[in-house]
Amino acid sequence: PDSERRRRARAALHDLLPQLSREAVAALGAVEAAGFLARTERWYADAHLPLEALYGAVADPGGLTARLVRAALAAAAARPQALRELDRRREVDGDWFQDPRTVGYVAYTDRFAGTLRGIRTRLDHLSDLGVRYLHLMPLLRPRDGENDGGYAVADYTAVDPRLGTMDDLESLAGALRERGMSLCVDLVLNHTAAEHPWARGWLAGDPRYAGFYTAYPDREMPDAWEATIPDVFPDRAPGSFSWVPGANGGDGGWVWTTFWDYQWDLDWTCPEVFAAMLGTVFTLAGRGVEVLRMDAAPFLGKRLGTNCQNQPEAHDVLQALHALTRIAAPAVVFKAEAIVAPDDLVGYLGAHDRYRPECELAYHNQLMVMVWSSLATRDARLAAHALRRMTPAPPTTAWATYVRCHDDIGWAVSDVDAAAVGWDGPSHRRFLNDFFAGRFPGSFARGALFQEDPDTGDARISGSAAALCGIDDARARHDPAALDAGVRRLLLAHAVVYGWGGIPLLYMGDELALANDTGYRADPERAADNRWMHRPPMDEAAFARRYDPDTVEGRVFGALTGFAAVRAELPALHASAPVEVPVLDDPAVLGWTRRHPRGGRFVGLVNVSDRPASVDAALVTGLDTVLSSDGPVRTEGGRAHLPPLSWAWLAEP
Ligand code: OTU
Repeated sequence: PDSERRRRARAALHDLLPQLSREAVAALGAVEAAGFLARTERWYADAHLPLEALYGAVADPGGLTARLVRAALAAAAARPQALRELDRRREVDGDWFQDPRTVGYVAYTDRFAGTLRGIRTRLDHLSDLGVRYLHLMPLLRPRDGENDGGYAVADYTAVDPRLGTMDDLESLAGALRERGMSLCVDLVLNHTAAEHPWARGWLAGDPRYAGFYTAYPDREMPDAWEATIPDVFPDRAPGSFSWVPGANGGDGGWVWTTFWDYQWDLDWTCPEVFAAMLGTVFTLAGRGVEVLRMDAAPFLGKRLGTNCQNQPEAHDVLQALHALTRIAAPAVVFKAEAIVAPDDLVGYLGAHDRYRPECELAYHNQLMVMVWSSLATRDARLAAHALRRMTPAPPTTAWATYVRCHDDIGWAVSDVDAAAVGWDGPSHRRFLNDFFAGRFPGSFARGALFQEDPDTGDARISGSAAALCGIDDARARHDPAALDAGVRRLLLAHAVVYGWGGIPLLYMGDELALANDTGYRADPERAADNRWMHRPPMDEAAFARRYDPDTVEGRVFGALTGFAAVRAELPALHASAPVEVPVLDDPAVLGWTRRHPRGGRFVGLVNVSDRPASVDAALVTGLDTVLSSDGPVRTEGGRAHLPPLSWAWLAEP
């Protein structure tokens, strides 16, 4: 039983502490050692228990945990003074990522500012937008040639030379810190590039890398696994294994490749993989990275006969990495990239195990999907139902909410939720693909299908937020009314995401309503991956128009700066306050409410349809409109009225 395991973990800690105390005092001095040892006592079991579950059969868990705690001590001792000060600060304001003042921004370094040094020239732009968290898309040295937008890492200790150096990264992190901005970087931990030294060493039979990857000599096991694993990239990378001629001591073998064939899945059943990746965490943390985005987190644990996502081992890996990172670098927080079904999502915030925390942040893909679904159907009932029944995020965590990101949109609509509002899940998902690909009659969207699977008929959607909202289409048709509706949809979507609670992530270009980009089609390394249509380079002409309220860019930019400023002053938007989704009688309206002990009540309302809508005025009695598309919310005849495609935030004065 768990209590027995916890008792053994405490005993192992008890045995370790006397010697570790001496080592900590020698490495850190008495004052810092006291902090380190307190953190070790707090987090030891949270590391030991998942490590035991993962590696108990192949390694002595006490010995392994002690070794990794010593690695944490070395990392703590190597931590520069400025980061130790940050650690102290975070012991005081450890809820910074839950604070409503925190707004996030996500950008490709090259597309946003050329290089890491170039980012310095954009800091005022970020300040205008209220940004306190900056996620720079993968920036470690990738393989040559195709690299999946940087998600095929060839060296975790070096920055992509086209963007700069590790020293540039470190000094950028420092410059951001001075502005109160935290740097987020990807940790691609499910796979490395085939060219990574670990992969080369493993292929060559170097004993240091034995067990780092998996290869099967024939199709027996790959076929058995693939019987239940869905394809991630069915059109260009079907299956989950790729034939590698030199594997298996030279005879060749089928290597696990969940994603592209040049991305080899690490074998997380090997404790040395854990130790090596923990080393990468410590390297990045030591350079000033404050948030690690745990890429493809659901895939870390593999179990035969399952879809090999969201398995207990994936959670064990994240929990153990998290606990050891708390010991070494307490300022660092984790963000799970788990774009999964709503029932699987909250587990990454530690909701499935009341003892062990996991990631502090996770992408709220359910909210993202539901916003788009509501805009397409002009009906918010499915969104309200699905969001109402989600397990709440634990009070010490926060959602990363977003309208668009660099990936395709996968329609995580559960069949049960669809049925609850009288819809059929598969047909609704098909409708969403048709609608956003612009194939559905009357659609305003100009997206494109991504990874259409001829066998299952499944597909996902690419396209910039502006294109999916109807802005591209309206511009092409020179239709001012349609353009206004498109801008309203874009801002309405952001009003949900900025008002939900958690860190709203603004995706570079969306503050200027940037259109789909077609430039990628001329680049052979990108042409086949249409996700590049929504990863545009910064459009400098559009950027220059951002302060002009008579332009689309100015309208969107101005509104988003306002959203950030207003939310900063609303304690009810602190992520620890639970969100509730009331049942409303007008299908066009999505409403959500929050209440914080320090900040009273908050109500958010959006009308996703092109007709006027209303809700029972009792919902907003006693509240003031603090932000809206169309002035103070008008109540009349017992109803609060919402114009077409409008949004409003109301709060207790
Ligand atoms: C992530 O996405 C990245 O965001 C992608 O840009 C990468 O291509 C990929 O990993 C490989 O590194 O399947 O369609 O549940 O949705 O990990 C994108 C998580 C993906 C997956 C996600 C993955």
